[in-house]
Amino acid sequence: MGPSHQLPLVGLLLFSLIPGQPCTICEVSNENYSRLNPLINTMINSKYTRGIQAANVLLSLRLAGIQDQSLGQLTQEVRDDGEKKDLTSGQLALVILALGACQNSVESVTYFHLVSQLEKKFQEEIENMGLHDGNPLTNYYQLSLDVLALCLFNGTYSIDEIKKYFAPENKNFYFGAQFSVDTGAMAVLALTCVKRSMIKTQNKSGEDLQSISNYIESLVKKMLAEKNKENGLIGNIYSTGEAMQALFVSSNHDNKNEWNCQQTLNTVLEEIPKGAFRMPIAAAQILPALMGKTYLDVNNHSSCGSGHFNLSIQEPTPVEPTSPSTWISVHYTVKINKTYSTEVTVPKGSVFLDVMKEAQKIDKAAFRFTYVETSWGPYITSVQGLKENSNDRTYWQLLSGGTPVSQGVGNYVVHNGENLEVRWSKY
Ligand code: B12
Ligand SMILES: *[C@@H]1O[C@H](CO)[C@@H](O)[C@H](O)[C@H]1NC(C)=O
Ligand SMILES: *[C@@H]1O[C@H](CO)[C@@H](O)[C@H](O)[C@H]1NC(C)=O
Ligand SMILES: *[C@@H]1O[C@H](CO)[C@@H](O)[C@H](O)[C@H]1NC(C)=O
Ligand SMILES: *[C@@H]1O[C@H](CO)[C@@H](O)[C@H](O)[C@H]1NC(C)=O
Ligand SMILES: *[C@@H]1O[C@H](CO)[C@@H](O)[C@H](O)[C@H]1NC(C)=O
Ligand SMILES: *[C@@H]1O[C@H](CO)[C@@H](O)[C@H](O)[C@H]1NC(C)=O
Repeated sequence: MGPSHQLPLVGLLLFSLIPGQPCTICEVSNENYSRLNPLINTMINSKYTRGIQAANVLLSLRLAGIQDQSLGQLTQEVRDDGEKKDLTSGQLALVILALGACQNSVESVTYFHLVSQLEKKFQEEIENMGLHDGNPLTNYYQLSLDVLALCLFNGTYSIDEIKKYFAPENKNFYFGAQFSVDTGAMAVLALTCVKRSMIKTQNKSGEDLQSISNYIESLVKKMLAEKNKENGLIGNIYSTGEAMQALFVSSNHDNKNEWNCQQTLNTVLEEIPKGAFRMPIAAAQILPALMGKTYLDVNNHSSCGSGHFNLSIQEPTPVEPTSPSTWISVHYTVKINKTYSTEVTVPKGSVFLDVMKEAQKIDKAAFRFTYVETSWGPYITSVQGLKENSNDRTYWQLLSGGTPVSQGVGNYVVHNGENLEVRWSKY
């Protein structure tokens, strides 16, 4: 593109970015805030075994403007974990976002050393891509979190690297053939932050700005292609909150006619009483969007919520060990190159993990497995000693009746006669 074409183009871009322009933000009104109480109570009343599991929750509560004493303890837990060396890049990014969220800039400076550690961890992700066929240590959801935290908290990153690695055609935006809405949404938030800061510092050429804008636009298109026409969900119920945030900040890209925000919001609100967000992490990822907030608001004290909630602090009601009245039987298969199958009998109401444990008792050689606790619950890392590996993009996929399930082994409730499968897969 010749320089003569650049000027009007930049002008146009700047014009389309004037702050205060109406956005397609729909949110729950103050009078209806009580509908959000279950989400907040879930987050506040849960126990977190590691501070890192509370980072997303703290970020979300602060964005919502909740100033409760119990946040003090959460903050301490997150702060302690933030100093640990074994965090992945995205975990550290979340810690920075959570600790810095809605604080004045003096307090944010306290976390300066974490930002420089994140710069290192981000470079390690990029090095790993060079060594292993373009595969990062973690994934692009986390690389996006990294860029977002670096961008919001004054870290350094290179525009050339962003341009190179965040091209929308990059395979890391996909799991198998499926575009990952969660990943795309986080990337749109990160790239929008980068774009805004380029405009503010007027540091880079119009061509760079144009590339980043094109990436954002293309990722938004891919996200909207995953929208369900009937209910307005984008991807599934668990990706919709972050997708909404991405659409809020990119509303200048002509998506106003392609997205009915109110329809999406209504579907999500209907899912709250049905228990879809019973996990604190699920509640944390949906709440900001419902209040019209995005992760780009974290370093802007005045745009954090005012949070008029009636909080009911309560101990989680202990689950009574009821003697099972009914038993169900399910078919369980481990598939690598060969398949290994068995029938398993478990009490009604059991989850996928219970089935795997029973099968392991029946035949340890075929069904032994390992898992780690994560913010989404237990995550299967190996079966028969065969371990998942992000350098090879291998993992253990969970299926029911041949279709991937949308919850983990700790939450997916199994049904009588169901065909459950754990399959060695590539993403
Ligand atoms: C990347 C990713 C994956 C990668 C993880 C490996 C890698 N290379 O990083 C792959 C593709 C392998 C994967 C697999 C699965 N995933 Co996944 N995944 C994600 C994603 C996009 C980002 C996770 C992340 O890095 N978070 C940020 C870091 C800082 O947090 P973290 O806790 O340290 O992250 C780790 C865990 O989240 C874990 N993880 C990833 N997915 C899942 C799913 C479950 C159920 C658990 C317990 C843990 C887990 O891997 C992360 C990296 O180590 C999230 C989206 C989201 N909104 O969170 C979905 C998400 C967490 N995954 C989901 C699901 C359903 C699965 C599967 C169960 C799908 C299936 N049918 O097989 C499997 C897990 C099976 C198993 N082995 O236990 C759902 C969980 C919903 C729920 N209510 O439980 C999410 C929210 C996507 C969605 N919108 O549906 N996933
Ligand atoms: C509050 O929720 C009710 C029920 O969904 C809805 O009819 C009403 O319009 C909402 N109020 C506002 C101000 O949005
Ligand atoms: C909080 O409680 C007060 C008094 O019980 C009530 O008037 C108000 O509507 C409640 N607000 C919310 C958001 O639930
Ligand atoms: C941001 O970083 C630069 C150096 O990279 C520094 O000069 C500046 O003071 C920092 N600003 C804030 C608000 O921390
Ligand atoms: C401007 O860009 C140059 C390189 O292109 C970079 O070294 C410098 O840090 C940038 N300055 C700001 C304020 O972003
Ligand atoms: C901070 O938030 C306020 C209120 O939402 C907004 O008016 C202002 O433009 C934001 N400032 C920045 C720098 O984004
Ligand atoms: C599955 O079979 C293929 C082809 O025979 C072989 O290359 C591969 O290593 C096998 N995978 C495992 C996990 O055994």
